[in-house]
Amino acid sequence: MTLSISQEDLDSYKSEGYAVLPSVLSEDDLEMLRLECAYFVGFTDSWLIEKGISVFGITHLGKRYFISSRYRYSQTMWSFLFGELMAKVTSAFLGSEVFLFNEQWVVKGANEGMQFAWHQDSGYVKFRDPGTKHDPYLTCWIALDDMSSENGTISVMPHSTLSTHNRIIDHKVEKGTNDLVGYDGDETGIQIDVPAGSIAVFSSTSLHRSNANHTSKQRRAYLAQYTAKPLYTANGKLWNQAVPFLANGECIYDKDADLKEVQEKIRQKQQIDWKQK
Ligand SMILES: O=C(O)CCC(=O)C(=O)O
Repeated sequence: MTLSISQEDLDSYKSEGYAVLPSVLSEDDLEMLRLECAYFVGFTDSWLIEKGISVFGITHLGKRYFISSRYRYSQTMWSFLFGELMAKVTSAFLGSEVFLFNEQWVVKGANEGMQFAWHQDSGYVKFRDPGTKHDPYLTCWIALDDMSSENGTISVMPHSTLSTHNRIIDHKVEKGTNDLVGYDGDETGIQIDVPAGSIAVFSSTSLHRSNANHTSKQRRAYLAQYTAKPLYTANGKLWNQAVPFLANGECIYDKDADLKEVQEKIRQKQQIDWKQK
């Protein structure tokens, strides 16, 4: 699998807010992400069951999972998030300064995988921080399965359809699902039917949605979001995170410093478990 980003892709991202990069992941990365995905979905299932709940935010047990900020608990995910492929993708669309802002699994359960309403990722930021002023950031939506309307692929609305270029819409909460909804009209957008290992990149002001999964298999995606500079709330606090990735186009990711705190927590927990045996 080779990455080639054309001028057309760059123009499409700039003017319409999205571009599709078909089949760009290596088999090894795809396999690694699928393995990690299985682990984190299993972990989330156990956590929900232990707590006696079936809904947590926009996660619905067995139906739809949003599992974010877990990469530091994995031995391998850092190598993808801060690796060569993502360096090339993010620098092409964001420029030579890049930070990791967020990452999450989005998995739809077999047979009953729920749809996800039209929204802008920046709409989720604005909902919690109405005074937010931020440059649109980059979402890399990574298909871990072949994607189609049957298994719940995404659709993206080009900016020109609803004037979403640099415009954040006010979103409303949908009862029952807890989705934030930024649009509920008749426009259908562009459906992203791609093979596993493809990446759809879109801007955080691009409206997007996804269908329900009617197939007998899970539908798995991994979403990595990057900014060109740290994103701050209206009153100056860092929003989520800004892990340095590229500076002047060079990788400056410091794995040991980044993973140290979590690894230490895991080490201490293992010692406690060991003493309790
Ligand atoms: O993969 C999906 O179903 C959509 C995920 C999504 O839109 C998001 O996390 O913002």
